[in-house]
Amino acid sequence: MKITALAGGIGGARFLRGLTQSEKVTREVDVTVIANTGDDIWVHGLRVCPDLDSIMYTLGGGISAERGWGREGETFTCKDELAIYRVEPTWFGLGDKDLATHLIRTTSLNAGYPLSEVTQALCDRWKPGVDLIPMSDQRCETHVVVDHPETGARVAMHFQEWWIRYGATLPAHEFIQVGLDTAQPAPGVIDAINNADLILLPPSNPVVSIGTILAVPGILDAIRNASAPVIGLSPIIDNAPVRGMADACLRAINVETNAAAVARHYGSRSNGGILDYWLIDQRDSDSLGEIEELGITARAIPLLMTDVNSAGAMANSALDLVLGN
Ligand code: FO1
Repeated sequence: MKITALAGGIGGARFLRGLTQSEKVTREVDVTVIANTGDDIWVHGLRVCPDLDSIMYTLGGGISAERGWGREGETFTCKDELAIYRVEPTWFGLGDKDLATHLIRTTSLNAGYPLSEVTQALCDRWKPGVDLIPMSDQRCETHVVVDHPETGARVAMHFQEWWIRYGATLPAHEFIQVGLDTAQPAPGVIDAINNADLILLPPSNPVVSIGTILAVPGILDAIRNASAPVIGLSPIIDNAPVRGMADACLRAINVETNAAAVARHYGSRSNGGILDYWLIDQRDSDSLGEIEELGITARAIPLLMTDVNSAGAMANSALDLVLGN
């Protein structure tokens, strides 16, 4: 069964690990992951691709279980040395092991290789067990329009500074993907959507992860017109994000932080949106009727991913719902 998933960082990666590595998934699945690259950033002259790396490390067995980003058993000696030199950004957690990935990626990009080929080469080592493709080979960095905390002036800052340095506490007026208008889907992205038996939206950030992928010219239309059913899993449980700060992102686009509002935001495929199915947590089961009224088939299941097997059980529920068994 060919599954194509649109995924962001930590939540998406953990769900995909359940889909591909849990003994609770009782089907052969061939997964292509279209990953968000809006979080990507140049740091100390190196190109860092947080969502590609979170997925690659999580599925490849190298992820820091505690953080959900960067490597297990990481040290930050280089970061500390840079801080002694008083070189910014001191707020960015550049790990020593992680550094090797950024060095190879940057050298390869500078040699002219596209990000999609560089990602394939990195995956030769990590063997994530999925075909990992960036949403685009062109730069589409998410920047956030805020009122500067000191001057009060309206400024745009890189998503990572807003997310890490300010903990998404500065009210975001707008998200802008720099470079989006000239970006194209990376090679293989549209084919992966057209050839899928199932299209999955894991519980990633609906605004800055899934939303950014959908904003790449051509991807939203491909999904709307795909023959495969589209099923999403709510990243919001009991009116709060499972992790991360998706609520700060949803607020910025005037979408309420609840499972039904996110479904409405994605829209049902029967009237111009992208969802055929929406899985919510049992704590939100009182909104099943509201979601069904949108023209989206909804089910309430346990959505908290405590380990690989619970993520696997979620994945199985998603497959059962779509396959009707
Ligand atoms: N997230 C943090 O909260 N603090 C960090 O210092 C940090 C560093 C970092 C370095 C490499 C990387 O691949 C991811 C990193 N992240 C960090 C996560 C990153 O901000 C992600 O983009 C978000 O978690 C959203 O996916």
